[in-house]
Amino acid sequence: STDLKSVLAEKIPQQQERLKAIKKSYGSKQMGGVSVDMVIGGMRGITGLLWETSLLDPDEGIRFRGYSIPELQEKLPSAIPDGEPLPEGLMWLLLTGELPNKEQVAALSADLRSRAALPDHVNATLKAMHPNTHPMTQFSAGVLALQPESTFAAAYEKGINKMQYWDPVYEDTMNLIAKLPALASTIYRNVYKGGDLIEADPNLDWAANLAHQMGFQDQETQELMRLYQTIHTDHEGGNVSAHATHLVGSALSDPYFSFSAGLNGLAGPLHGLANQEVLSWLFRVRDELGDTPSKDQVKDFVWATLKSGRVVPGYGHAVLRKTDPRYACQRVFAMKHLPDDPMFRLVSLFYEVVPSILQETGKVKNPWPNVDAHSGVLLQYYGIKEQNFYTVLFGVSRAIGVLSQAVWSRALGLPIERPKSVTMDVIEKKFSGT
Ligand code: FCX
Repeated sequence: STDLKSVLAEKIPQQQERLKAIKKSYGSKQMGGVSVDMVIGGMRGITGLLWETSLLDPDEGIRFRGYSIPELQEKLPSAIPDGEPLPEGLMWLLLTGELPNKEQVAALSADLRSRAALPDHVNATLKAMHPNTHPMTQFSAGVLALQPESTFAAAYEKGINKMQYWDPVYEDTMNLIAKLPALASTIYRNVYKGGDLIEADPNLDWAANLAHQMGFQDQETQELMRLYQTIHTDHEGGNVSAHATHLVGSALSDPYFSFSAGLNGLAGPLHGLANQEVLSWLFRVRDELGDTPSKDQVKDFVWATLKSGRVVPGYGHAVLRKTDPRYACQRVFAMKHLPDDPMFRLVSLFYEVVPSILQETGKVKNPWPNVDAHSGVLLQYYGIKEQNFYTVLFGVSRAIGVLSQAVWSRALGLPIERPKSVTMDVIEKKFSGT
């Protein structure tokens, strides 16, 4: 079938049974211990969440429903021959666990297009905000402005049976994801292009329409957008944006509330805002040292950043211990399309210099680059120069991952989250023997 909802609906009963059996057979088994360091360290490394859509290996990086990024570049349908994957294809995979064919992706694209129009009051809400409001604040507020449309909230109020929760959550997920290109591009056009909005093109796919409505019509920018929107979708469940979405959703707050919460987390400089920070940082390098600094000059610059008590943006990761494959695939894209771009050369120079310096500090667990070290330079090259907007593009993509999981969280009946906290007093009493 080319109807995503019915393909998904067929899968749900068997996965419900599977989870029941897991609980019955293994419910009382232990999965790893918890140390005091883990308690203090932001629950670091504690296995404590069920997340079906993707899994992160520290060395290998992300796998979406078992597939690596290079595998998906090969196997997911593309808009042009040998082109980048269509994010709708990944969405199908995340929701159903199955690779879609071209017809299924085309049907999903069409479904999203039919739901894409933004109600007028949303732009009015955005325009009422202070003109200096950061695009991420506007994006999160824009998602909340759509919340009155929530099918789940309305169904809950009417007393829907909990076995059916996934259905209106699916509808909210589709409606919200469908509207994100219009919402994001409205913010972009309001903030940077005098509010001159561009209509969606009924012949374009979801990611290409995002580029188109922002004002970028050429095919290569649209290809970049398809790749960008595919690779930022999901990074298992414990990262701040995924976990925040999951946590808030576990209280049965609808997808608009929970995704807005996730965006507020993505807006932090240690998470999604790092891509904006990387660009500002590269510009400082260029302003101070010119387009072609020497290795030694770059080394000094990195050390100066560290000594001033700041982090090197775009490097390090809480889970990964190797170069992020999301970085690697953007590097491949750059080598193909913009090998001589001075900013790409600068990014490459940092790749040569930064890891050994971070290793020398002796404390950074992962000295390698993450996704955010590369994305901004690609966007710059195609004329998307406003780095304050970059995290919005990350957020648009993240919706696909975290909301696909939200559908499954409700289908599987996952309960409200409630980890236990303790005071310092409790730790001291437990281990000091007093
Ligand atoms: N530059 C300088 N110091 C760094 C560093 C970096 N890039 N990465 C880690 N460190 C430091 C930490 O600040 C910590 O210092 P402290 O002991 O003085 O507090 C120490 O090294 C150990 O941290 P570590 O366990 O390696 O890393 P964490 O899990 O605590 O933090 C992040 C992970 C990603 C937050 C961290 O590496 C960082 O701040 N990186 C820069 C910001 C960034 O690029 N964020 C984007 C990440 C990502 F891919 C995304 O979510 O989008």
